[in-house]
Amino acid sequence: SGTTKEKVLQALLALPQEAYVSGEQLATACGISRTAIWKAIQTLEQDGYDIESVRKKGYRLASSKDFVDRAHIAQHLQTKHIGQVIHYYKEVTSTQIIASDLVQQNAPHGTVVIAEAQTAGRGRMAREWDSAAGKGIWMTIILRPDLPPHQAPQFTLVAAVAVVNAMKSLYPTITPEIKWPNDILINGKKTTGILTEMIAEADRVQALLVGIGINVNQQKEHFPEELQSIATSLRMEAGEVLDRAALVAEICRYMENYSEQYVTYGFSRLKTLWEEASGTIGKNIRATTLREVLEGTAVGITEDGVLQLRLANGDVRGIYSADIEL
Ligand code: BT5
Repeated sequence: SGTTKEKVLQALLALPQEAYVSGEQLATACGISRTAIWKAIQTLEQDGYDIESVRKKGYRLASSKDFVDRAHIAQHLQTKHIGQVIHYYKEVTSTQIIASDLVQQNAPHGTVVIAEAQTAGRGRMAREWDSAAGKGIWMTIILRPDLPPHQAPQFTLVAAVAVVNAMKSLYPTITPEIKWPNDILINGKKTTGILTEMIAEADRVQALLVGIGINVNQQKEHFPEELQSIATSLRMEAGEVLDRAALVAEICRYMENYSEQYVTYGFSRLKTLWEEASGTIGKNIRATTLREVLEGTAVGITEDGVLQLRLANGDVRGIYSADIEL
């Protein structure tokens, strides 16, 4: 059962480096049979935990440097809610799909779904999201804010500021910038995409699925050819391999802070932070909406998160949803 699995995992996480725990010790500690322990170990392996089992010694979590599983993230985590529950997988279709199932099973506020690889990672409007195995952060944060549905889309902006500032705090040499509404670019190339989806009741948000995809440790050849000229990774920009688990924890920390501010005070508090993190404001852009193509200067963002575009004739238009080119 879930609780046996949790107990076994806790016991494995609590082990000192290089130490093993035997099946018998686990059985005694958890108050269950050896068979139940063995089954729990198998379930954990299916969940993506890398468990070493050595004859006569017992079990331990394999100590690999580069996984984004709970054990690695927990080492860095400083939050109350976001990331306190983590569902980790080696491979999923899309963390958005897993997260939406977990919402139906009452997953608590702050639950993180994260995978080493996605076979059907998605962007907006059913576009594909390339999710190379073991190279990026492919995660969905489940939030349950008490808000009306119309305030949900702004979480994309909240998440974008959180990701930019988490990146800057850990890696001061890189220069990530938000491209409205949901991209983060470094030197003009896309390193991150954000997809916020909502599960709503009549007039309240039931849950938000904030999907965050970050290229971390890819090199150019890890991207499919059509992305090589438009995508980049933090490693390509920073010149070194980075610790994905540490970045996940830092994003959780910023996300917890900013989403609480947003729920309590609205977007006005975060507007300045957003504008500071943005590479869009002040630029000439072309915005392609579902209805038309507009060109002008991005002059700011409203309290509701609507991009303000000044056209050649001086009119200022609010852009609610569009793809933009700088
Ligand atoms: C996005 O869509 O940028 C949102 C991407 C969200 C991905 C996360 S990963 C965790 C969670 N689970 C999911 O299944 N999704 C979320 P959009 O603005 O529509 O941009 C999609 C476009 O970005 C594609 O059409 C490509 O041109 C480009 N693209 C695809 N994969 C990329 C990558 N790894 N890096 C940079 N650009 C990429």
